[in-house]
Amino acid sequence: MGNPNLLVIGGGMSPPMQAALEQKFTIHQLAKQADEQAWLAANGADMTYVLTDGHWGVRPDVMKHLPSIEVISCYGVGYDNIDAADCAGRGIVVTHTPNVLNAEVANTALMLWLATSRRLVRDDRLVRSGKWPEGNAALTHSIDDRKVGILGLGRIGEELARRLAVFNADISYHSRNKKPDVAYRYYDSLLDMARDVDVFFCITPGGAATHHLVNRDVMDALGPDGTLINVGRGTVVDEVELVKALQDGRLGNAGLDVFEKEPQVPAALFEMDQVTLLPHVGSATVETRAAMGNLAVENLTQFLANKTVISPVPECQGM
Ligand code: NAP
Ligand code: 8YV
Repeated sequence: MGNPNLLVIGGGMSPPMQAALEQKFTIHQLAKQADEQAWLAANGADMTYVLTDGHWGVRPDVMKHLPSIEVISCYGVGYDNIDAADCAGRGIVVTHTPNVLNAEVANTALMLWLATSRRLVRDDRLVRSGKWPEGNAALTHSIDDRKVGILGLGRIGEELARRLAVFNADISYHSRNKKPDVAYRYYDSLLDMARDVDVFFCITPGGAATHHLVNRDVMDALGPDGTLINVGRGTVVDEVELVKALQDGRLGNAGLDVFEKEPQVPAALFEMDQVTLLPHVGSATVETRAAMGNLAVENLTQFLANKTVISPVPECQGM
């Protein structure tokens, strides 16, 4: 019997991952097929393993061609583009890469906040443009001693909160459940938290349950001096309302690593000095991506060896 067929979706397979995987699997890369749908119709039923990433997931038009799948390994912790509940119901194990990226994403969130509040991009542009001799940069606001609210005090959110202590931040959080083991102030109302803080970090998963949680009311509550930093998912923030709130000055500043329709970004944001934009690079360092790659590969190879995995998504725990 030959090696099992592994379908690779998206661009998450690095050369080291490929080298490890081709020892044990026959690899088929969907993006290399001239006609993906025709290829899936002809070959999808032979695929038993999937490697994908958080961006691509396994969308319904792909999933319908994969009746024999046993395990889906997601390179990334967010798996909002995989219907994990449906997979669990069909006996398909879905895995992801939690924890190994906590520090990196927390660092990115901090970087975005610092860059936004201290106008890093604006002032860098001033120097590069040669216009500094025409006048000094306008003053910015300190990042010390701020009231900070975290939407989603999970693995990454807690790592972020630990780092915020260095800036003497007064930390609050909102999530569906109060955490018994943390001393930070809990808000059961997202709106109340937004009213009370200066800086608002969003680090929840995407998907239907969090869609547009950060809406016009939340932005208005954060207010003209408030700062929104989003490193969770673009879908959590109502992007149309975000652009309007920034244009009207109803919301002060925004630092964004994620967007509703990546890689498309509203052009209205490009000219705004009060905004810092990143192309979804929260975990994108050599070190962290290698750790994510190892875990994504190990989930597949361990399943092949003994039908268990290291890091199943919550819906698939205990399968
Ligand atoms: P996690 O440990 O599962 O934490 C998620 C947090 O969000 C929990 O505190 C959870 O608390 C809260 N939450 C979930 N649904 C909610 C809802 N409907 N309303 C309010 N709070 C809700 O996840 P993580 O490992 O920290 O990762 C969080 C997310 O970050 C990922 O899912 C991914 O989307 C994103 N991410 C982005 C990047 C990037 O490159 N920008 C990198 C990694 C991760 P409750 O369950 O109590 O509500
Ligand atoms: C990855 C992420 O860039 O882990 C996540 O949820 O958003 C990022 O770490 C993404 O999964 C790769 O597409």
